[in-house]
Order: sequence, then C-alpha cells, then structure tokens
Amino acid sequence: MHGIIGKRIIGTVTAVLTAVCAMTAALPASRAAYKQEEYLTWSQLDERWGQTPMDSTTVRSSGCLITSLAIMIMDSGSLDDAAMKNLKIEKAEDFNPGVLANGYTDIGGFGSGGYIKSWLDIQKLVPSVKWGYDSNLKSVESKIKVTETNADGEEVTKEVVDKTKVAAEVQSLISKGWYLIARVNTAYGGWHWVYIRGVSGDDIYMSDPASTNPLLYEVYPDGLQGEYWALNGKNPPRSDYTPPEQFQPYVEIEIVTPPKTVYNYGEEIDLSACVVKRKGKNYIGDEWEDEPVLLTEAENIEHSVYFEPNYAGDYTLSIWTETDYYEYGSTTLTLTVSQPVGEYYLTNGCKSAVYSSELGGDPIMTIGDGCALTVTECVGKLGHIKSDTFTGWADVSRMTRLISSSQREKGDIDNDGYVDKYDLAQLNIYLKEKDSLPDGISMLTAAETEAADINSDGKVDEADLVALLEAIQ
Ligand SMILES: [Ca+2]
Ligand SMILES: [Ca+2]
Repeated sequence: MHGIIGKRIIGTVTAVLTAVCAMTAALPASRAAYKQEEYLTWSQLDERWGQTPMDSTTVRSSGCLITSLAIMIMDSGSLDDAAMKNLKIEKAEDFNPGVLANGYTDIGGFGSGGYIKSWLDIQKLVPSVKWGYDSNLKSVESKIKVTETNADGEEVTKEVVDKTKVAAEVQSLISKGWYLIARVNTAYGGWHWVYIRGVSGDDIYMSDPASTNPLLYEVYPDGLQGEYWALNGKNPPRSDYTPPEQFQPYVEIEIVTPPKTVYNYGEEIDLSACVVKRKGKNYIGDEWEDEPVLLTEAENIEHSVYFEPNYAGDYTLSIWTETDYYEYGSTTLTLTVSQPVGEYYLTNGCKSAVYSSELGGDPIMTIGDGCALTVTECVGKLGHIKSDTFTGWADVSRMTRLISSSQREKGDIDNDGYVDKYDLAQLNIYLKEKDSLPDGISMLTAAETEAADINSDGKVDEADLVALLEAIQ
C-alpha cells in the first residue's frame, strides 16, 4: 500500500465552526489534479497530525493557519537547523503541521480555542521566518459589474470581485518579497486561511489546508476576503510563478495471475489462484504500484461475480478499487461454465457449427435439424466429438441436451409404441444422410440407433431397412 494515499483521509466531514477557523472538506468538482510537492498539499484533516491538540481544539478542527504556516516554512526554505532544534525534530522529513502545532503548545503560543496569541511567536520557533505585518488587501473592495444570462434566459447584472486588480495587488506584494497567508470565506461563511503560492494571469494559486485544488477561485468563488499575513522567509518568493502541471490521477488493476476461468459443468468457482495488483498516479502526480496480492485476501480490492455452476455460459467477474482520493479503477474477466457432456440433438430448424479445434475459428461444417451427436468433453460451448474416423468440436450451446432416453423395442425408432411407417421414414432419412455426415454425427440418437439395428449386428444399414419393411407388412 502506498504510504501517503493510504493514510490520508478526505471524506465527508462536518464543518466545525470555531473562532479561529471554519472549514469544509471541499473537494474539487473536477477530477483534475496538479503535479506538486507533497508539502503543498498538506491538509489539516490528515490523520497523521489532525488530532494534534491546539489548546482546546485540534489541527483537524482549527488548524488552517498552522497548516498554512507549515507550508510557508517549507516553501520558503526556512526549516533550518535552528528551527528543527526548536521544534524538537532530527530531520526535515519529520516536519509537518502537527510538529508546528506542538511547537506553539510548547511555548504557550495558543490561546483559548486555539488562536495564535502572538504574531511574532513564529520567529521564536522558526528564526528564518520574519513576521512582517497583518493588513487588508485594498483590491478586494473593487467590484465590477457583469451581465449573465440565467437559466430562464433573462439577463442578470451582478457585482463580482475584480480579479485583475486582486491579482495585481497580490503579485506586487510577492514581488516585494512577501510570503502571504490570506483569509477566504468557506461556503458556510466561516473563516479560513490559505497559503498563497503565486499569481498567473488573473488566477491565484494557493495551498489550501482543506483541499488539494490550488485554484483559489475554483474552491472559493468569493475570492480573498482582504486580511492577510505578510512574512519573509529564508529564500525570497518566486515572483515569476509557473502554475503546476495539470493531470488526471488514476488507479488501475492488473491481473497478475488469472483465476481458473473455464469450468466444467457443475464445478464450483475457484478464485484462490488469482493474483492482482494496483497501480496508478496519485493526487500529487507520483506513479505508484502495490505489491501483488491474492484477490481473495486483498484489503482494498473488491470483487463480485454471479456464478451458477449448473448453468452453462459466460459469467463476468468484476474487480474494482477506489483510492482515498476517489480514483476508481476496475477490470473484468470472463469465467465460462462449459456445456455438460452427453448427447445433443438439433430440432426446430436449428443449425450448429462444427470446428476443427476447441479454439473455434472457421467452421469445418454446419449441421442442421435432426442431427444428433455425443460429446465426451466440453470447453465452453464447444463439445468434442470423437470417433474412429472423425474428430471435431460442435457448438452445442444451441442444441438440445438429451437428458434421458428410454430403452425401446427393436424397430420402434421414435418410441411411440408402434413399429410402423413413421419408423421406416426415420430410418430412410438416416440411411440417406449417413454418407454425407462424418462418423460421430448422425440423424439418430444412440437409443434410436439401437432400435434401428433390427438384426442386432452392431450397424444400421440396408439389411435393417429390409427387416423393418418385413416387420411392418
Ligand atoms: Ca414407432
Ligand atoms: Ca443392423
């Protein structure tokens, strides 16, 4: 199991409203993801640190500002030896929003409800980060009027944020060397802080502690609310921002070893040998691959099949999986219950193909109404006809299987209790077709053939026809 996606949790989360921050688990409407560093996607909901306390609350409930600060520390290259010592971690990989929250707790930095008591405390923990100021963006007051056609076809004029002006102001602050953590409103009107990564055109890119979507206006259509923190870091911010590459995350299932797929009639399903594995591209663009596992023991791979061993035909085995970020992958495999062995015949004008092998291909002949045959093994719908001079595979799926046939009197081929002209007619047809049909395919079933061998010499021929004529007269 891939470490990161296995541990992250994003699901339906009830909004928690606090004085510090309110957030909702806003998943982007589209399934697009962005190639980005993992720390840029740090979520306050992450179970690795979500339960870290912040006074009376937790990172999960109220840690949007702490998470934004942690991302800013990483993005500005400010996690140096001094910071790691203050935060009581050995290496940079150990740093995360929970570590920063614990740092604030250690210095008594949280007030009631988890608010950060002093702006300057960040410098005590991460000396390379310098507190600048807290202020309001002027541009968010600039609105422009836009006219849109609503669902009823009416033109509606409304005021919206002037994204061009906001982008220009944010860009100018970044160009002056400031890292920004800015406030947005959630859909419920609650406060929420996000880290501003950069500006491209009118778009503002962010790291949102509640979403992996970096496009600010996609997640927060009302845009920035004005208030922001300006900070300096060890490295200056990139004033020429390149938006992250967009891609489609996916997961797929590979069947490493298929299960038994062809079953004899009546045989129970057996998936025990089936080995599968998952692979894909995750929410930050990393290709990943799981170790192969037995399908029947796989924890995150589901399967289902409707399988009825006493009905010949094809059955679909469905195998599917879903990741924590809702990438969905599936595959199917056809399981075949072969036709039962035994005797088959064709009625009602039906026709059936005969092939040279169980693989099918071009038929070697087509048999029609009245033909009967016995198959000794079946692969799927094809049954093996084997005699001294002929071998072939007939499609028995359209033929009628002879379940039982009673013993009959010599001469009473049709088994109606009389030896008469109807039996004679059947024998005539048999003898007429006999030479054109290969050995093993006949116009009479086994029991009928037995009754037709009136002189009991082991073959049905003209001598039996003469004997039958004599019996009728
Ligand atoms: Ca009869
Ligand atoms: Ca005979």
